Amino acid sequence: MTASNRYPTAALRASDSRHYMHPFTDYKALAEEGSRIIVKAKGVWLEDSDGKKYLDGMAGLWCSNVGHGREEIAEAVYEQMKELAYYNSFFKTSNPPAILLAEKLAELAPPHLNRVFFCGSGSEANDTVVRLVRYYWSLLGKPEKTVIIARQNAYHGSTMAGASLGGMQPMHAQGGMPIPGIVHIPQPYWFGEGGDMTPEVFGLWAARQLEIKIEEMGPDKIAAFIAEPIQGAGGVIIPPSTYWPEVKRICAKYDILLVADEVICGFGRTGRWFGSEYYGIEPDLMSIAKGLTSGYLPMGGLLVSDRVADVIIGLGDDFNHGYTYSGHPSCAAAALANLAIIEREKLVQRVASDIGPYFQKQWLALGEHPLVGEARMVGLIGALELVPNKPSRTEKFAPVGKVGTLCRDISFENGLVMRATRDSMIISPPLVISHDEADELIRRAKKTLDETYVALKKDGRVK
Ligand code: PXG
Repeated sequence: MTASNRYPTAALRASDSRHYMHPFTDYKALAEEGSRIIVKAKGVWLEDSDGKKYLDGMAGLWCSNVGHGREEIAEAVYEQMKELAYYNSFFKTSNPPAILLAEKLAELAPPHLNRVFFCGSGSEANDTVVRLVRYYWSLLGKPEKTVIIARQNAYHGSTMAGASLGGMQPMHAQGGMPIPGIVHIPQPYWFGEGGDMTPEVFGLWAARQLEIKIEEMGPDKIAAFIAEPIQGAGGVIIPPSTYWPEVKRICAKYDILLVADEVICGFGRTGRWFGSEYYGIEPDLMSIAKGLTSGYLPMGGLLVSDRVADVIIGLGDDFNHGYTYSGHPSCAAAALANLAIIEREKLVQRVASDIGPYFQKQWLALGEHPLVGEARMVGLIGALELVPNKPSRTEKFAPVGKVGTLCRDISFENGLVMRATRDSMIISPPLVISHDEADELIRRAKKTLDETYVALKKDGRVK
């Protein structure tokens, strides 16, 4: 069998369930229901092996920022592969696309971040965080500063360190995680956990959990705090405005490195190049992946501030860490072509002042729907919280997650990819989405909410 849609869907599905172990998948359910086989994509549109078209409301998996099927990226990679498909960056060797990409990233990132450590994914970027911050403090004569504070319900990847930094209980339960030296504090999730507090008061409360944890363990033990500017996979948790300034203050007060995981927020998603700029975070390190190449080839990286680099380079010798594919020339060529599109088409500005506000207005209006307890959105990343008894925030569907899955399935039927997290619906469309396509997405989302509501009314799950 070749990877082509010339083969019947049933045969592909049968082979898929016999041989292919998918990520984050219940294999029995997949075997029973069969996978949806995507065969091509252009712009914001996907097509499956039966010819059905879907509006890609998730930009692949939060990554296709420039949209699908951009031939100039394919051509850049083709040209690079003909010249030098692969060479390593170990042993004092380098290659032009990786060098040019490092320079470009230093130009695009906030001014104090001028170096990048390349890797293959967001998970590897966050593994690099763990290695680098511990090395940093040991070079400064503080080898006991090893603990990294992260947040409950965060997502930082699926490797042992990535999943340990993440705060996903079901992941921890399956593999003896978190690994030692990683602890978690509450997330700034006002809708779900804010109780009677206003969002602003709750934002301060959530930030101060960091201070409490630092005091509890002792600042001399804490190496870093890591967080996504907006939590993505956790359900598009947009922090209250009071949260990040307070976190920044606390990290500075106790001399704790601040790490922003920009894997989702980076490369225009919030209407700034990086979510850190949107919130004024000024991190010491920034993990990047996804939008770096818009998913055309796998690549990640860790942007390193002058403060950290000066110590690593000034005081260190060998940093004993690296990947075969660090600085992969073909991936770097894809990234350069992708960044050139983002710049040329002014996609970041477009999210800030054109499609972002245009889309947000309609998305936030979905908050009026009887099933939606809250609609929220920054740039082009948003969520709808589905609730059984509006306006109550505290009453949830039981068991949690079933309604989200139902709504997601109805959305697929309606030709729209939305992702469900618990019982909230998530979107993060390509940054190139047109006004007409945005209208169409909203129309399909509204239809999906209506149909979900009718189904829930029928079986008494909404009042
Ligand atoms: N950090 C963040 C913030 C992410 O969202 C990673 C790190 C890990 O990146 P890699 O490239 O190793 O996957 C991610 C990835 C979901 C989902 O269901 C989200 C991600 C990955 C898989 C599923 O929303 N984000």
